[in-house]
Amino acid sequence: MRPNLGSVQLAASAAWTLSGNDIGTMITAAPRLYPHMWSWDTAFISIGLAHLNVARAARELETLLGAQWRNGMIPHIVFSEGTGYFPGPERWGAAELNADAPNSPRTSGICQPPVHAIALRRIVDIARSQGEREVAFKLLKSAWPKLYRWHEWLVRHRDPLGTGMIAIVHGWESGMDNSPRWDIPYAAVNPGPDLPAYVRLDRGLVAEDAERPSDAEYDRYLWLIEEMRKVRYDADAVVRTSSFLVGDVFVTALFALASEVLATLGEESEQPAWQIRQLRGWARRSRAAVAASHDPLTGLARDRDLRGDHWLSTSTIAGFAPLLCGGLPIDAEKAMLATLTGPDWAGHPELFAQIPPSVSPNDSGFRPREYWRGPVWPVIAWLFGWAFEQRGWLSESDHLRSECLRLAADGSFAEYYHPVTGEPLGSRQQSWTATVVLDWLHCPPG
Ligand code: 2M8
Repeated sequence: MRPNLGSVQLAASAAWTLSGNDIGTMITAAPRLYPHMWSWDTAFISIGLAHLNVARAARELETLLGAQWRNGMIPHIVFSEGTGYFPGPERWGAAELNADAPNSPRTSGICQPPVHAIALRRIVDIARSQGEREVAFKLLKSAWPKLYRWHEWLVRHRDPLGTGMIAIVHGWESGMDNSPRWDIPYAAVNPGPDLPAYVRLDRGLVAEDAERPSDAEYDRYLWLIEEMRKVRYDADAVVRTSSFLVGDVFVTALFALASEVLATLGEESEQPAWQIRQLRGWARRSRAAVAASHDPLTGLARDRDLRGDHWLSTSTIAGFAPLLCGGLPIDAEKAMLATLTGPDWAGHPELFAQIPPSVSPNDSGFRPREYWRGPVWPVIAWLFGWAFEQRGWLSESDHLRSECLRLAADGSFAEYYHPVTGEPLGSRQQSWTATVVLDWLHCPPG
């Protein structure tokens, strides 16, 4: 039978999971599958940590920001001394090839979704509510300029059309690695005969191979790294040459949301007025780009393949991006929210809990055990819940929170879950799952 922990036990178990993943220099994303620091995982990890120890949360975020490239990019992986993950620092060769990359710690050469300002907002609020104003203020002062530079890097190097639609050069940058969103753009990535041989280490660390991407997918992931190595990770050259270049609507919505959040945090900490104005302008433009991607036929937002120069209408959870950042006409927004909570998505009658999965159970491409092709991801639900709360949709946000807690009550803190059976999948004791659970447990319904 599925275990069903009470909230005190669940909170203790989440805290225990985090301390188990703490290797002294960082909290790793997961014990075996991911023995390093991942950019957006760490943002979520620091939120949960703040409930346990604000100073520790600040340190975690600062460790990530300490690995920021000199040009402003926050790398997607900050490597620990641990081994057991492929591709590791040698395969990336970032510091060897690009003078902007730090030598120590070693990092990968791409980025991940810009959710860090949201984490900073949460940590500052939690710190204030605990009377830790001093720690909050110090963190705000040190992190804000770094996050501003990160957002500026995205605008400068990742908005190739100048429309506010933020582009990614690798599916890993979306955080939704093998989502069907990327099937068409990846079909145009042709690994060359000079792709160096490699051995995957992720297989064997999950119950079934099908829970991870296929070998053909991995060839493409690795080939894109080769392409980037050839131009020494020069940001603009990568955008010019990568065979994968997609305007990512979900990343763009997160960027718009996080830019607004960062602007407000800037006002609270007396940052330069021109930078605050700039952030609001970037948010406006990216919000408009998200709204412009709205497909009247499906009612969802779309990614844009910038190599093939066409919209990508694959229906996935990312299509609900406008609900994160706003910007749609009110009727379209209402219809979108109704779709998200309705029978095609979170309200599907067969689901274990009413949480939107990564792909609709009614979609022909729905694969309930296959990574980003169907399972439920608690962090994604957290993002929607948090955004809904900001937007004043409290009953939707509360409902998502209680359904997620019901799913997570098994105490596995799985990386992702089977949407129909609630079975834990992928890694167990995944840090970001433990931390969003902690945040939900500490926040009584609005
Ligand atoms: C997954 O991605 C990594 C590559 O970055 C992998 O599969 O090896 C994704 O779910 C990503 O969003 C996440 O940040 C990372 C660590 O949890 O794992």
